[in-house]
Amino acid sequence: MALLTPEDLKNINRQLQEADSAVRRVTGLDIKGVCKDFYGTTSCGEKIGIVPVTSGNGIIGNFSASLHAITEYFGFDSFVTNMPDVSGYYEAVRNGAQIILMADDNTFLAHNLKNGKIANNQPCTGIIYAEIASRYLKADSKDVLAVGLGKVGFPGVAHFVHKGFRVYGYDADRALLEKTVFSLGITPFDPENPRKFSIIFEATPCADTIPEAALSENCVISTPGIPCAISRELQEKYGVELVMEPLGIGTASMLYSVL
Ligand code: NAD
Ligand code: 2YG
Ligand code: MG
Repeated sequence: MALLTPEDLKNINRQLQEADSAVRRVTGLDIKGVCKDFYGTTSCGEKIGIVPVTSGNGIIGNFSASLHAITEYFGFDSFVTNMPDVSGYYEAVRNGAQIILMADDNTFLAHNLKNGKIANNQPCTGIIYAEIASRYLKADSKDVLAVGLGKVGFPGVAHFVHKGFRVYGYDADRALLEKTVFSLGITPFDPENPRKFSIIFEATPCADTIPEAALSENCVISTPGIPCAISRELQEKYGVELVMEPLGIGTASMLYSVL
């Protein structure tokens, strides 16, 4: 399990602004616009309680503070509880939170206490990064390369398939690749025999996972995976439009899905 580090979350406001600009260039809408359009929901400044959680590897420096900055950036009214865990949950509800955000090492959830809707970060992240890539205004076809078919990647790939895209999938785990080919009807991608794509989706915890031969000029790489799937050198060489941000896009997807 790859956990976020305080370093990943440095300058979260700047990272969000840059991601918003990239999403606008790719889709014509900003992050909020894509979420509203995709989920068919709008926010009315709902109050969000962010509860730090100490279990497992414990509190991640900058995590709750970043969620506070992110939720305010998207126009919600949020606060971080003083107490963690069960006491923090109690504090959040007593202070009027309509939506609870909290994460342990395995699950990062958003729970809307008013309508009962609940969201998990992994599928919400995969789906929104896939949705953004699927809207690429300059895409030359409906072919997608998807690298990483795990807890974030699989729901993203399922979303592309649902939208009628032809997905070429790859995962270092051979058995998982075969299972996904079978369950979603995608085509296995052979890194030894690559071809070019204008839409690439990546969700692995590794760097440099996209072979250079798969990059077409001005392709979009939509990737929640940390660290980055592509070197800055290749990004510049191919004019890659990179959508990558460590926490905010996935969190926006969770929140709009529970409104
Ligand atoms: P996971 O372990 O469930 O899946 C990762 C998959 O990548 C695995 O199936 C693994 O076999 C595969 N993989 C690893 N190295 C590979 C390589 N070189 N080539 C091809 N496949 C490779 O992990 P996950 O929960 O799906 O998370 C994936 C990444 O997304 C992690 O880095 C995680 O931290 C990140 N993440 C980011 C956000 C965000 O908002 N940006 C949100 C959630 C998760
Ligand atoms: O409250 C805290 O500070 C901690 N208990 C948070 C733990 C979050 C662990 N999860 C991760 O690091 C991520 N893999 C999931 C977060 C989504 C965005 N990358
Ligand atoms: Mg994100």
